[in-house]
Amino acid sequence: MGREPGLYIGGTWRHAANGATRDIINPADGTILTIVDEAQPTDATEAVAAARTAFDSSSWPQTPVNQRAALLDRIAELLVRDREEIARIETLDTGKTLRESYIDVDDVVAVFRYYARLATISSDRLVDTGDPTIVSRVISEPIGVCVLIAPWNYPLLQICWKIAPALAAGCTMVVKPSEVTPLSTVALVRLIDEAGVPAGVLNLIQGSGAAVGAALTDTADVDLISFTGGAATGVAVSRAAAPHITRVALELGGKNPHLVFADADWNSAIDAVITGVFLHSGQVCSAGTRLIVERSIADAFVAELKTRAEAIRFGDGLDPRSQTGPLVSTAHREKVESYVRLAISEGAVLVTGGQRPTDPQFGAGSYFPPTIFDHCDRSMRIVQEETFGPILTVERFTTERQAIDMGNDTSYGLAAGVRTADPARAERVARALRHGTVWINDFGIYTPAAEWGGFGRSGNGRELGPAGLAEYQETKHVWTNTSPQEVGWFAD
Ligand code: TXE
Repeated sequence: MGREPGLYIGGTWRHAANGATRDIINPADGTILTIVDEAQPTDATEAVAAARTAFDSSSWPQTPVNQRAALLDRIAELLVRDREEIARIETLDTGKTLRESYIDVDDVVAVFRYYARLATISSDRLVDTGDPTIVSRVISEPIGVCVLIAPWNYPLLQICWKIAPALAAGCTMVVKPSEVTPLSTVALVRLIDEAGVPAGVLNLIQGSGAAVGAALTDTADVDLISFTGGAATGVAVSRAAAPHITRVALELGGKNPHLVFADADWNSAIDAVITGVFLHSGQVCSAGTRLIVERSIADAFVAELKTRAEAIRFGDGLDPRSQTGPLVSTAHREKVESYVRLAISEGAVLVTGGQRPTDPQFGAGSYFPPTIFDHCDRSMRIVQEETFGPILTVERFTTERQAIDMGNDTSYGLAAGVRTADPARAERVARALRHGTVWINDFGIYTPAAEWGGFGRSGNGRELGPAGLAEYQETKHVWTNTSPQEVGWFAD
């Protein structure tokens, strides 16, 4: 039997036009998991055209909201049905542990159900003009054709945070997963097809950004690009979209501070700092990579973090004993290693980790151990740049004001944490931090009904919550005169 086609355009599964393919690697052992289609610019252009036709010429944008909500609920049901299989695919493709993959599937089920409910709640509003003969309504309509581009760290989760509200709003779309980790998105699109989403509403392109990026972003046929990925790519996408005045929503990662005051509950603080930075080997846009700790407890705190970090069991994500998996690829591990060399050259003090494991059990997998650098300061690139690996930097503060200034001294602004037993201080600090999410005595949690997104260079849009739906909507003012009279301006 031949290889299954991996592009979905206008309701039909097919191969790349020129037959190009790509090997998909298992980061746990370096083996080839499968071979997928590698789309070319012509495929991407066709996918955009299919989405354009479905938006302009089909009844999809006007489908009654109850029908769209039922489709979203159906997708959620199918995800529940195939939970085991999709989680396994995500683990094989990304390296993350199976436990994390289950959490991701459960999260996206909740997101589809949330937007199914939200879709049925009208946000239209009546405006009081003071004139009883006028009915002034502000209504929401689907924005049109959307290009949804996702990265490799949370492939299923991040694409669903875009697809669910886009379908709820009545948009049509072209979905492009990362070429490094496309497999869960392919499985998802098969479920969306099975759920009965009409042909052309959702199209799937697999391929590298270099090959298909321009066809998806430098075009007047697209109304919105929603992008999650690296900051440099976000800039390139914005540039490509600018001549067409295409709306662009960006989620570009972060360098997230975790502020720990001396009065914080010790055990939960240690636990949260460790989990916040080392979960998924640090390949998390909201990872708490900057520990900013009160000077009076810093030495003891770092000593305990070292012990805890060294006890973390990393290994194959399918092995239930593994607490975290490999990095997504050997290329990414090299990038992380270059940051380790940089930190040392900048004068940061290596507390633990920093070298790839030599134990033969890790074979050709792209593993890297939890790594901590102490005595860092804000002038260092290791403190300012996103490494996207299991690297924690430690800075010390003396006063609350200093802690806030340090937490805000970043070009990013995605998420931050503050740990203290003093509720008034927690509130003051949370208000002062310029980040899109602030956790007080918690870290890394999100929920479908609350907005997610960044200040500063972390991005310019919001996902989840009502604002996550509004990204996919246009606002229209409809003014009705119920008693038309001559205006008479030019009458005399
Ligand atoms: O992501 P890219 P990369 C950060 C992290 C990482 C760095 C680079 O620091 O080390 O970004 O990662 C598509 N037009 N994050 O290079 O390239 C690409 O195919 C259109 C943070 O892997 O930004 C993929 O689908 N699309 C992040 C997506 O963009 C283009 C998560 C993201 O890839 C394109 C991942 C182009 N010109 C990495 N070029 C987060 N915010 O969570 C590439 N793409």
